[in-house]
Amino acid sequence: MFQLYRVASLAVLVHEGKTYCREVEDWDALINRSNLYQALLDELPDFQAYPEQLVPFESLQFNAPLQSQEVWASGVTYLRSREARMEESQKSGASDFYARVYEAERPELFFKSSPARVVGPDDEIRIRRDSFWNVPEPELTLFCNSQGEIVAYTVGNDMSSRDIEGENPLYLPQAKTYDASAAIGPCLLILPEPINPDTMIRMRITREDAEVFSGEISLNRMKRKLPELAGYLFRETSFPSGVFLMTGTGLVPGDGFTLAVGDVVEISIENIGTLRNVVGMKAN
Ligand code: DO4
Ligand code: MG
Repeated sequence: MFQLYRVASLAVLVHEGKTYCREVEDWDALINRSNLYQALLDELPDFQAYPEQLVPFESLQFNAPLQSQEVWASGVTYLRSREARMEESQKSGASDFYARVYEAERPELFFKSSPARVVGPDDEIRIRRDSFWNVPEPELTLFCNSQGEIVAYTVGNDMSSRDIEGENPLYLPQAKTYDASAAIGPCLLILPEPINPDTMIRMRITREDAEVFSGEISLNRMKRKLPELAGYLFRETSFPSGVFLMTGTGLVPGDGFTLAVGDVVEISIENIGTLRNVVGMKAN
């Protein structure tokens, strides 16, 4: 397996317990390749040993592992998400839409973010000023190359306003897409085979150092298959530099929970690591 980190113009690669690095002019060209695992294996001699004595790996500030890719997202792929959406939309009468999309052949896919609105590890992630019920959504996130092949995985946070979406499903773009509403990182996990379906996703939220939510779920609880989601996304839409696709949340805090400014959200996926962000709000 490879873990590929982006640190400004540097690509930092971890493979079989060793760390390597290389200057990269074009991140898109580095990651948007067929059989990325084999390509990196072939190019390993072009990387140099990472100078750990000069800059300890732990001190690195990682960027989101994207350049010009859009981020898309899937919805209602786990039973828990179906339940939560049905609860929040009860008053609007839209509950049935969520029940139907969970069972339907066509999945829910939506545009989440242009690259400029995406934040990376340790950056501020935002809640909306005009919303009173906000949650993070911890999601395995696929990187698909321009051919539609899933070539890497990362951790994603699909920040969401539950009151805005719950009021009317037509408000979904406002509930989901605003500045700093998406985070991805800390690295791309690149494997020679598909990710293990028993992989766990964990989320922990702390407020003034006290834990206010923690939960975990296995990937195999997802109703859809990962290639099915990618396949629908690529049906009629092309992505010349590839695309990131969040695969839906299986963890939703109880209805009484809303994020507050200063909360710390940590989402961990085995072999990828932890995506940590502090919650903020746009200045008035
Ligand atoms: O239906 C709205 C979006 C649901 C979602 O983002 C999720 O299930 O993760
Ligand atoms: Mg989501």
